[in-house]
Amino acid sequence: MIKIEYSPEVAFALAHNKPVVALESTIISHGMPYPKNMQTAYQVEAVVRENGAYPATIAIIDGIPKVGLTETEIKILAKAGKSVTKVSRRDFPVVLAQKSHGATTVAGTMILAEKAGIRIFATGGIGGVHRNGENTLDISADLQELANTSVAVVSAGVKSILDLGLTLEYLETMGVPVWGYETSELPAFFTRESGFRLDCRVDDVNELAQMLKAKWDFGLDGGVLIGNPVPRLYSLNKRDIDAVIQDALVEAQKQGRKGKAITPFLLSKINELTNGKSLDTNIQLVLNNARLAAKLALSLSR
Ligand code: PSU
Ligand code: MN
Repeated sequence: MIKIEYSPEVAFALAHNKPVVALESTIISHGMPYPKNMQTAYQVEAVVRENGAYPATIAIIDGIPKVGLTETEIKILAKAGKSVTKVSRRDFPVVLAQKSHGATTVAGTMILAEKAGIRIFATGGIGGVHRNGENTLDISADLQELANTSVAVVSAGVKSILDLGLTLEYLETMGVPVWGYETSELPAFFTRESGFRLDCRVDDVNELAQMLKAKWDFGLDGGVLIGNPVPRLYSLNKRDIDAVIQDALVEAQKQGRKGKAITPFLLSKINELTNGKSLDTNIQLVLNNARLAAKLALSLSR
């Protein structure tokens, strides 16, 4: 039997019905460079605590699924970077059987969060339908997981390395609610606006919690995507960032990047091309999502 191991903090929180926020680890290993990835991971946990909830960073360490990591475990993943296996749904069996380390994606983290009974998850951005996805069929397994796994994902929306329109269509087909927090548009990660309108805008955290409760109480299993726009102070100029993303996409194509390596490649390239400016924005939006997720978890636990 493969059992999940909980950190003492998370075990306590779950046993006493305290609010818990799940956090992913691919963002640490594959989403940001060392040492900012490590510092950010610690900071995100601190923000969750400051807002009244318990952080559960999720990963696989030596083949053991962990819900709640120690500082040392976070450091191991941060230092190892892209040499750690990026674990989405299909990657679990290999990492578990080979007893290796695995950094969980949004999909991978949702799977472990649900098994642990954690309903709220904060991240930066989710995977989606890639540009030209109608031809390549490159559609992130995150979307399939949102369709099936009952966890609410607080994100800054969808980065325009992806096709936002196709991503929304896919989510609609799969029955995944997409709610804007204090926005009527799907946020585009680096920018607050995308031009893609959402059916549902919510300005109150308690109302978000009520809507989640309504979905799950009624037996409508599956996830929810909550779009929380990047704080104004840190949002980037749309034209500038679109140009950078375009260059990154061209480079990925030139180098023939495929499969699970594409997204991490694009994230690193964008960071490199903006001399770290996009990284600062990335960090701030993750902290902002952790704040909202903690408040939401608190509201849901009442
Ligand atoms: N988008 C980001 N930052 C990230 C990721 C996506 O802006 O760190 C990571 C997340 O872990 C997400 C994964 O679940 O990439 C999606 O990868 P893929 O497109 O290969 O499914
Ligand atoms: Mn893909």
